Amino acid sequence: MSARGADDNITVLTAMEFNVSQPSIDVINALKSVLSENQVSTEASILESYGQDWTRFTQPAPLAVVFPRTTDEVADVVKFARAQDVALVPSGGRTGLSGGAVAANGEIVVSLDKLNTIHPVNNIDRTIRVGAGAITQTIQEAADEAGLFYPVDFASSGSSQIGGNIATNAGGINVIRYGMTREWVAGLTVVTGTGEVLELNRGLMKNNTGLDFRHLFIGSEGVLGFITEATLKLCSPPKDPTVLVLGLADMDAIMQVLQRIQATTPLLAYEFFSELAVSKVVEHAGVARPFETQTPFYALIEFERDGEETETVVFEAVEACMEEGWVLDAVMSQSVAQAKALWRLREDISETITRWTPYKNDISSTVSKVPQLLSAVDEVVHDHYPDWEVCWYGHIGDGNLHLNILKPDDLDISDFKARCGEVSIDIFKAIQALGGSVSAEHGVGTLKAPYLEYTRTESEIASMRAIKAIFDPDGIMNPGKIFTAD
Ligand code: 2HG
Ligand code: ZN
Repeated sequence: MSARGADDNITVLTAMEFNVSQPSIDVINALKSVLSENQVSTEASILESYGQDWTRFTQPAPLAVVFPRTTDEVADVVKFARAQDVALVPSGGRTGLSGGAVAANGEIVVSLDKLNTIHPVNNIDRTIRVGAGAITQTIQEAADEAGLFYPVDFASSGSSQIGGNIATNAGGINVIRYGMTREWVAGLTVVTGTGEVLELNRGLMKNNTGLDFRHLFIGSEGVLGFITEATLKLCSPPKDPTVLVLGLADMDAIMQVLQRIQATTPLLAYEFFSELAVSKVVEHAGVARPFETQTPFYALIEFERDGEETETVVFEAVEACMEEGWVLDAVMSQSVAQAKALWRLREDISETITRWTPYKNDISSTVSKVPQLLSAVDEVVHDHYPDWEVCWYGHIGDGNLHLNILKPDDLDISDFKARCGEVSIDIFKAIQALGGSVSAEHGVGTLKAPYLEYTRTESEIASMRAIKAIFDPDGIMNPGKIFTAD
């Protein structure tokens, strides 16, 4: 199919013409009558960027990308997709790392970009009502202007959207104090797979009226329906957050230090990273080393400096840890700028190592079992690939480790992927043996779907599928995510 330009001698090729059939073109044209013409895109560059998230292992191939402006328009798109039997993929900031927002099979991508209204903060309820497409950082700033705080935070908060955060129950760097996104959702508007609009919990603090579907949709990765708006809880901001970076002797020291410091000081964050991670951000992101001493692991601790007394208590704890030989060197921020600079050591890791197309795993156990988890998994990886670089970091105070195996420069990406796949099963068996999780905070998406059984039982998975069938009877909502195809 070639479209002809005004001058009949010039053939204008559009992106669709290479691989889109006539029935698909009919679907696209019909879609343009459901929304307006400029809310439907088939431009190659839009298909490419909206058809994938930060997971770079899949070739995007959506049919079209649509940009609804209201919940009702999302509902119209869902009803249309049902009638046409076309699958839908929700799209937020596309910062996901599990392939949860990947459209590789002719789906219609539903971008929530235009549903980005941020309503004024309600200071009495201490809530804020936002569209699913609102950027996390913009919400944090709106809360800040009203003297309040939205505490769920991570490196991608400048581009991630709240709808995606809720759909994946995002965690991040302050979970040890504030919990995951789930804790901060007071109400949700969702469009189910039948095109029905549900108002869940309506911002109520107390509402004991049976099953709370809000919690079913949080973390459901778009397989039941799409979140279009949310009411978020806010809290008072922490006082003078202060950062401490410690150089640690070994893995065991990380847990000993956590226990010692937490015994006297409530923490806002307890993160860890390896020397390899530090060397990468120092070399490639221009981040300064915290101190001269190089140690196998580092801990980044954040706490509220509530007067001199807290500082003295923390100093005493660090000194005690040094005497034990757990801590080899330490530095503490004296200003907001210094705290931010130290955070870069941790927050810049993920983006810095993308150049090695890492094979990612986001795993967890109970906090006390973390050293066992790390050594069991590290052993599996090193047994198979003694020469490969393995970059460890994560939210260790939450029992959450990020394992990134870096691709050697001379290895082709598909060979690398295949070889990493070979060790996956052994890694997941080790996690299962410790009662841990194959996805702590990034979600299941497409990447972890084949391994769900290592964390959830057969009967749990069957129940999840049955619940999906209630809200999405035609199986059009984000297929292939969480569950593998039947
Ligand atoms: C982080 O904690 C993110 O930095 C990304 O969850 C983790 O890149 C990763 O593996
Ligand atoms: Zn993380």
